[in-house]
Amino acid sequence: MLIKRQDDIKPSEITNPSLYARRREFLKGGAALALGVALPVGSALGPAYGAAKLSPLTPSRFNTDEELTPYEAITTHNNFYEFGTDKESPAKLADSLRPRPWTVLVDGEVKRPREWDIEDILKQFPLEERIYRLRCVEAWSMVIPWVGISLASFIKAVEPNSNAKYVAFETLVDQEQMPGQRSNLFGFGLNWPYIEGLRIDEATNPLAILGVGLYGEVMPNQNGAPIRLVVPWKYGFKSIKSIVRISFVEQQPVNTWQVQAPREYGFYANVNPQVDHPRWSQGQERRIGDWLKRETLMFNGYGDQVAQLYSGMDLSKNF
Ligand SMILES: Nc1nc2c(c(=O)[nH]1)N[C@H]1C(S)=C(S)[C@@H](COP(=O)(O)O)O[C@H]1N2
Ligand SMILES: [Mo]
Repeated sequence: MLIKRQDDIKPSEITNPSLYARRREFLKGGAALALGVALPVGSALGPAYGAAKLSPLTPSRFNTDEELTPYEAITTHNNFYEFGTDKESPAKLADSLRPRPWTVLVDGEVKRPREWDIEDILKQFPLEERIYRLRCVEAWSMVIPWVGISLASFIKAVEPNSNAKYVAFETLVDQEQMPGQRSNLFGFGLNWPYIEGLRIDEATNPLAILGVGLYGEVMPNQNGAPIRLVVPWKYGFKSIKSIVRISFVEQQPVNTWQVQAPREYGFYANVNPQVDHPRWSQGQERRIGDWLKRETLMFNGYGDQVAQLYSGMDLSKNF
């Protein structure tokens, strides 16, 4: 995300008929949900990966009714440095990621440390549909119909103790599955594992989810299979993919982009049109698929839900 200029992003205009049909089917499903009718879907969780349907999905009161970004754009325009630094590589290379079997280690300041099997997470927590805006720090945005579980309910189940002030998340490290981690391959490497963190009150805000799918289907590898964070009021880089560890800690974690470029990327990473990136404006954004730019909204439009988390903080210092 340090390398590409925002001007050379173009929407995916390839019309793949089967994907298009899938999107239409999804939209019909969404209409059924609004009427409280069950979705016509297959077996509960289906096979481990592929285009398996996730169900049943509970609709969320936080869903935006803006036009959805097409499935093909969401799955071919990705930032996932473990698979290369450009937007196209993750879709081409992420086949080598094996999202099953998969475990997520929960440790640190919790009463119930545990290595969770992904299947147990999917069984224990209700799947919700969360249609959220995603705003990348590179000044493009999308609207994504995620499937996820409430991060607050997950945190409640593991019972953090009173020392737990922050939650740290880590992505898988495996050079065999993730070619971008063989750092000299692309001539660019982050410090692996990719790490992100939230303050505990941010993590338990009802908007934050652990995403396990999109468009009603199991998460595509390039979008962070099998489980990734989605924090819609923050720049996309906070929403760490392919999580293997969630640690409850006392000290503020140092996240990957802070290490990489501390002047450009802070811990908070709230979408904030008033605080420009040192090299470009954050006042506007291009919605993938649109010609014209639009104004970027404070907290990506989620201020009613999250502004109180930052009252009294100087957001130009805590960027
Ligand atoms: N592990 C990992 N997580 C990551 C990234 C990454 O490079 N590695 N990129 C981030 C960035 S910059 C963005 S904008 C979002 C993109 O998510 P998407 O590809 O599903 O749209 O993922 C975030 N999560
Ligand atoms: Mo991003």
